[in-house]
Amino acid sequence: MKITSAEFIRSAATESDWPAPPLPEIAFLGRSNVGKSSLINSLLGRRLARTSSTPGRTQTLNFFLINGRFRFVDLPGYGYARVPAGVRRTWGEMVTRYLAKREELVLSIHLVDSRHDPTELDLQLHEWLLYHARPQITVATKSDKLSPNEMRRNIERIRRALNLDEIIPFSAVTGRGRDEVWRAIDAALRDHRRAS
Ligand SMILES: Nc1nc2c(ncn2[C@@H]2O[C@H](COP(=O)(O)OP(=O)(O)OP(=O)(O)O)[C@@H](O)[C@H]2O)c(=O)[nH]1
Ligand SMILES: [Mg+2]
Repeated sequence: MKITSAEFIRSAATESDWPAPPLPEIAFLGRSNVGKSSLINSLLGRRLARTSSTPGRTQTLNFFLINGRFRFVDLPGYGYARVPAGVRRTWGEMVTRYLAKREELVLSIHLVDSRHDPTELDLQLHEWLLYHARPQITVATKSDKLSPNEMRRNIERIRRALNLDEIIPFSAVTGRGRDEVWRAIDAALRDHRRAS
């Protein structure tokens, strides 16, 4: 995919802030600090989404317009223990409402940390997307932090834990996996065009 333009549109704390349809959307989700914003920046080849080593940086739904044709949605991360219970509840409502209701959502990109086994919340999210029949792919981030052998082992463990056929190993540092993620996005956008 050639990126001709990419711009931040807006942050949304409530449904009334979601941008008006009808552009297709690709959502990025996963636990706090897993690398969602970094993946977005790597895909776009520019630093548009805010990244931070402090977990819980992204607290709202952030919409980006790409090539004037589709949107990326950077969702807040889950599982950050130090977030107060009230905020956690709001997170759940905000994100599950978006995932359940948004008709424009054509693909959810679920990020898991390649260094660790999936958490209980990773499993729940995966099951939830399956149950709601939302198209999803799983990307294992920070692959640059592991040796090829460790990586192979961990990918296999994650694949089994989530009962998946495929996981895309990714690194925002080396760019590994970037083309595969773009291929999945292209395919989702093509399916959407065919169906509409
Ligand atoms: N080595 C390495 N570090 C990464 C990679 N991806 C992200 N990071 C680092 O991990 C930290 C978190 O990255 P973010 O992209 O901000 O994570 P996020 O999922 O958007 O986090 P929240 O918005 O807090 O939910 C930052 O310090 C990044 O530089 C990667 O592929 N390799
Ligand atoms: Mg973020």
